[in-house]
Amino acid sequence: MGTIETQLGIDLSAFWMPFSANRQFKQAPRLLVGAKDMHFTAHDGRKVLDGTAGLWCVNAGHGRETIVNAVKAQLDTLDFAPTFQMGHPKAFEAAQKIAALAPSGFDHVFFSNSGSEAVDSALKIALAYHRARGEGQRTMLIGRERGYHGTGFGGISVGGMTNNRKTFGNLLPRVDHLRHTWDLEKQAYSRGQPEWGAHFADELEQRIIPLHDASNIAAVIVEPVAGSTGGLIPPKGYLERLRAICDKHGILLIFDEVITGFGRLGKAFAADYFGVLPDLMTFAKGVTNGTIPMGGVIAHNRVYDAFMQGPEGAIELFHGYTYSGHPVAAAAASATIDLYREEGLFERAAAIAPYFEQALHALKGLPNVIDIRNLGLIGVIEVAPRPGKVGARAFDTFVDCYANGLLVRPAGDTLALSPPLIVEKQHVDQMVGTLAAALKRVA
Ligand code: PXG
Repeated sequence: MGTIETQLGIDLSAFWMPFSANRQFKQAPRLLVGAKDMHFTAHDGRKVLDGTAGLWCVNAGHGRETIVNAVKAQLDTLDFAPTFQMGHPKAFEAAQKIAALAPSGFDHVFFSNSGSEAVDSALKIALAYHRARGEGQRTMLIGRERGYHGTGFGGISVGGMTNNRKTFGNLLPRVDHLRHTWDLEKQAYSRGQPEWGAHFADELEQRIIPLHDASNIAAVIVEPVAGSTGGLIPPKGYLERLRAICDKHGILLIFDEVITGFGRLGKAFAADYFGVLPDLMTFAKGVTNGTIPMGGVIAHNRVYDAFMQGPEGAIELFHGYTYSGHPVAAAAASATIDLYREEGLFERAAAIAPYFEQALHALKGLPNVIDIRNLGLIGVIEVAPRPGKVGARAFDTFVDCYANGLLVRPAGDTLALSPPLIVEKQHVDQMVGTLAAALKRVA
């Protein structure tokens, strides 16, 4: 066993780590053993500033008492109850609070346990919706290049990240992809939404619909802001155009709000921020502040109502999970949403976003930096790849930042910042300062 293993009395070999270089990690592990508010504690006692809200989920900061207490109380009261033909109060309470937070007309919530399951659920709801309305031939799903919709077969099929798809066979049939919306030449160093690129939405009407025919297309799914692929901010007018084309052709529009939901852009959802309403929205992550796994789909009434036809004794949707609306997750969600409201965290995110933007863009001109993008409390620095070694420069920068007390998230040759919404100016200064020093050190 290595030094850390001896020190902590654990063996690292059994855990097959997700999306990780297992052998490299286990040679030089980065272990987190505690967290409070804006900071993690590393295994050696160092404080590490959480620049990423964990994995985009700890929006209210770590170890929040009201959430912790709600989880404890729920475990003492009702640890589990089924939600198939049965129910328990917390699932209904959490759904009601999520629906109340969602844009008007989105009054129904289906629960899953992760973003990936949320995406699968949304795609299945879209297919079943058309069938319920007598348009069962609408079976095609349209995603987008560089989209990330989790790791289920549904999500990787509509998703557009090469490494997440290339080793997994045939994927779902009847899927096509829009091109992604980023163009370095035309959009580099845009502050907020790029001015150029709304026309990328026209591909839906100019290429995809003529090729497949609208009558065969069930849904278009996009992240309002593409997160995992390196923070691609939608060009001004792009989402509006997608919405208009979907409306014109009877195609459902799904926003994958797993990252953008619960305040990341300074509003409850990206749909609110952009003023563009989809038909279905997925969520996960921030719904429980990352404490207990939970995800789900918020359905517009017109979608939900289409299912509520036929005999009352009939099950309307043959879909669900053992843990849909799990009592402990539901208690966490309910307390989390209360906390977001009580502390005005979405407004707080909106208030500090301009400072965050200013600070990030000050990194322009540092070695190898080729773009900086931001929206709300999402910030991304893109570095030029080392010849023949895509991702290595961003990874080394991430390791350097971690050694110097900051957690950033590398993805390809981008470094993403997505701090908890309780972030203060001093934290922003520390993030940008640490990143700047790392970028200078890492050749
Ligand atoms: N949709 C979107 C838009 C996501 O960002 C998922 C679905 C899947 O959620 P689950 O809960 O199944 O992981 C995600 C997840 C990163 C990173 O570094 C992003 C995610 C997960 C892990 C890392 O950007 N997003």
